[in-house]
Amino acid sequence: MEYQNIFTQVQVQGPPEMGVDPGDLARERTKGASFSKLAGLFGNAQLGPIYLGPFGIVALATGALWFFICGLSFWAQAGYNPGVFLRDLFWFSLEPPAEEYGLGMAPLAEGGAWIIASFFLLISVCAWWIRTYLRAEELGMGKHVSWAFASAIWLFLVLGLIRPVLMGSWSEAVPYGIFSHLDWTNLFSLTYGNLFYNPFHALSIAFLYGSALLFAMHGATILAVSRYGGEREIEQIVDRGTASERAALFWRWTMGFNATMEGIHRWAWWFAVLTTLTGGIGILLTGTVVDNWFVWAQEHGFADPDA
Ligand code: 07D
Repeated sequence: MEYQNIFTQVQVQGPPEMGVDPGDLARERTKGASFSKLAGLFGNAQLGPIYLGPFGIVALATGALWFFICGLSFWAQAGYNPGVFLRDLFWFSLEPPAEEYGLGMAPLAEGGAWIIASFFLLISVCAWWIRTYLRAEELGMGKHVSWAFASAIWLFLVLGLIRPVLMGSWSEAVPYGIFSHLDWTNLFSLTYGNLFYNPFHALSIAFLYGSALLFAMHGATILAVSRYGGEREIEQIVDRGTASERAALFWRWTMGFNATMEGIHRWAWWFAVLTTLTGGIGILLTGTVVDNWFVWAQEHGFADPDA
């Protein structure tokens, strides 16, 4: 039969790979590992060991607090009825305070709980960022994951902290709820005259779609040459072999240009990072510098001036 490779077909299992000796930090890492056939279909079948450490504990604890404050609020909104809670889960929302509270504290039931929950979420996300930095440091890695994650945190901070502070009110921030945050997003666009005319929203979309396209191209290309060992990237980078060459030739023949085994990851990193970097700029400008993106587009000659 023709060799195809969408799922991992063969799962070879040996003793768990425990990685480098953590020395003094051994107490912060779990001792054992388990194996999952399902995980193995997509990648490595081994689960663990996991390193927790102080920042991991802080991130999980404060993240859980955010989650429980949201859950408690939903539980109250359900009238403490489990049936209603499950039925209406997607409609409940923990809302920020109303405009008149500005950047001050509000009663718990009127947005105070949102402020407290947000505080914990902020700590959680920052602690998780530190964790990515420290784990990379310990492994002697570059900090590329941390800086890419920082780009996502930039958008998160603009939406929930920086822009509300510049606008002078927590009411500008995003509510915690499934449908409520969708409604918020839609209302934001409508309030500021159609976000499609915000060029940074457009850039963000281009990088988002571009990221998906690049990831699909790269993933598909490597799977397509894995029969020649293409997934063994370091060997492929060091001694140019047939898999790398075929993959590169495929794209040069198909579209006249090929990324290198190394460069494709630079493309992917930049596209992903620029999605949230440009997105954050777009949101930061909205309501602070530009009040209506459609009128702005009319003034800049790309929306119908007579509309
Ligand atoms: C949101 C931030 C990082 C997140 C972090 C995680 C937790 C805890 C808890 C797991 C993703 C924090 C942690 C919260 C998790 C548990 C338990 C990253 C985020 C650090 N748009 N739009 C974008 C499209 C429209 C609007 C980006 C497309 C309408 C607003 C993206 C369309 C309207 C905002 C994008 C479309 C509108 C955006 C997001 C099409 C009304 C933003 C990029 C085809 C619906 C955001 C500049 C991203 C932004 C954003 C795509 C349409 C509103 C490119 C494809 C016209 C208000 N839109 N959009 O990676 O950056 O998000 O805008 O119609 O704020 Mg849009």
